[in-house]
Amino acid sequence: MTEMTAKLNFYCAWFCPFAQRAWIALLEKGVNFEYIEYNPYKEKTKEFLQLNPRGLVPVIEVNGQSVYESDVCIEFIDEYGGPANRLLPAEPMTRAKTRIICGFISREIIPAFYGLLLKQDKNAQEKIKAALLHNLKTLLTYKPDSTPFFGGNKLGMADIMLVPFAMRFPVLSHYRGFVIPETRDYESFHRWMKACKEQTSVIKTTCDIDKAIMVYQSYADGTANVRSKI
Ligand SMILES: N[C@@H](CCC(=O)N[C@@H](CS)C(=O)NCC(=O)O)C(=O)O
Repeated sequence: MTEMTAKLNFYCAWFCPFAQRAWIALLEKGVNFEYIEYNPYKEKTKEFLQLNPRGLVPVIEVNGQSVYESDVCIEFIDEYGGPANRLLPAEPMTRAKTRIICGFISREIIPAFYGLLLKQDKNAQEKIKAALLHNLKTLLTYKPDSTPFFGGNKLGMADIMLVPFAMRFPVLSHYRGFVIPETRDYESFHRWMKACKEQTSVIKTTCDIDKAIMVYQSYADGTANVRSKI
């Protein structure tokens, strides 16, 4: 059996932005998969820990082997799904540049997202809000003005890395009053967000924002026992 004809199991939790990355990638590539809803906060079975020793979603399982870590899952899905509809460009230089953007998102945006939710001290929250806005502005300098997405006219890996978190910014607004200004500096972010929200893969994987807000309640009130998201 070749890889592409093997059954692909996708372990996902509906609320998880990391899992949403892999889910969008699967839909973008048109890969056949079975969606398995799995909440690792409720239980971590022996079988699940064999698939991912870290006990986190997302997990992709093919032929009894598994990959995890959302960025690795996106790249795996891109290669597994064949050359059509690439999520990472084929050309080495643009491919490397896409990875630079993805690295920036992982290092400068995601930790700020969780930091803002988890920090209880008001001054610390204000500092993170400012840093998040600053980092978003920097991130936008990587995006061409002439195209809707980071890599051109189609949703690609950099967009997929960011969009599940950007869609959850209303969680930050709800708990921390974080707002992305409607100013010239962030015009490009708002246009990008609108373009992403029109993508079928994004629409199909988007969870109800009110439910997402509830999920993050314990993060925001300081009662969650959260491990590092970095
Ligand atoms: N670095 C991981 C993070 C994944 C992650 O934190 N997933 C959360 C759900 S949103 C999880 O499985 N948490 C279970 C736990 O911490 O026990 C990735 O990129 O896939």
